[in-house]
Amino acid sequence: MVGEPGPTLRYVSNTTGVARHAILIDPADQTPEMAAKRCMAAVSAGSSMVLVGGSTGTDMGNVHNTVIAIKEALELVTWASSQDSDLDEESWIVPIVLFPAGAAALSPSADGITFMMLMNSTTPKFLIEEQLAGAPFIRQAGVETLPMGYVVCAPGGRVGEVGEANLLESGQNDRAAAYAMTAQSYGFKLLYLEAGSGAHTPVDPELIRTARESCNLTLIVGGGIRDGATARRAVEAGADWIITGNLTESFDDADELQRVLKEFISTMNS
Ligand code: 1GP
Repeated sequence: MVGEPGPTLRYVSNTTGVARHAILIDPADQTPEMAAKRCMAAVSAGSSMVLVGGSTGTDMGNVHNTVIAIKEALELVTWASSQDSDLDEESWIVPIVLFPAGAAALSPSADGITFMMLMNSTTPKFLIEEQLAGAPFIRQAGVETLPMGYVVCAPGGRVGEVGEANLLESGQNDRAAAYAMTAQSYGFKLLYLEAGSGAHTPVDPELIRTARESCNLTLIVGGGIRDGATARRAVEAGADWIITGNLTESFDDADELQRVLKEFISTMNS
């Protein structure tokens, strides 16, 4: 509980100089079976984490069912690869982390939860109230918390609206620096710069660069990233993790998704 960081936070914070990719699964957009299929394709392509969450339409039921389906699928293939010396068992062991809209969309079976403050929200609901509502459940379930500052950047999309965010605009580098410093001063371990799911433009690389130079937190960037070259620009600016949601959801065929993500991750780190 208090003291040493848990295994999921150690894994997420272990930035080795090579940026990693995480797939975001929105339980409101797909069945648990489809989510599991997409996660298997993503992990086999080299994705290193599964985030589960969405701004609207998630609840305890669909979040938990989705987490369970993904977990079972990954455990099965981990077991299968432990029986086959040609397959790498370790590469299938990736954490399933909740990325919740609020306290009403959690699962006790996740490996961790981004326990976040939407730092540029203008409502106490996302600054502290949802956290207060969710903390007892999270403690009771024993889900590991990953303390995270979450900053919604322009254009912001649905999460910017729902979160009533005072968007961080391109060019507001001093403000980006102040959020990064504040996140570190609060003791958060992760900082997520979010452009909003489906954003027409991703987070401005200058904002990423400024945040990178202003804190030593693990830097996560997502929203509107649809190709490896865009991801590479975010990585060159300092991102440790790149998150994609929509890109993944645009493929129903597992083989095609695997191929696209493999190419994406390779370009991202080229
Ligand atoms: C949203 O940053 C994530 O929270 C992912 O965004 O769906 O645009 O990839 P996309």
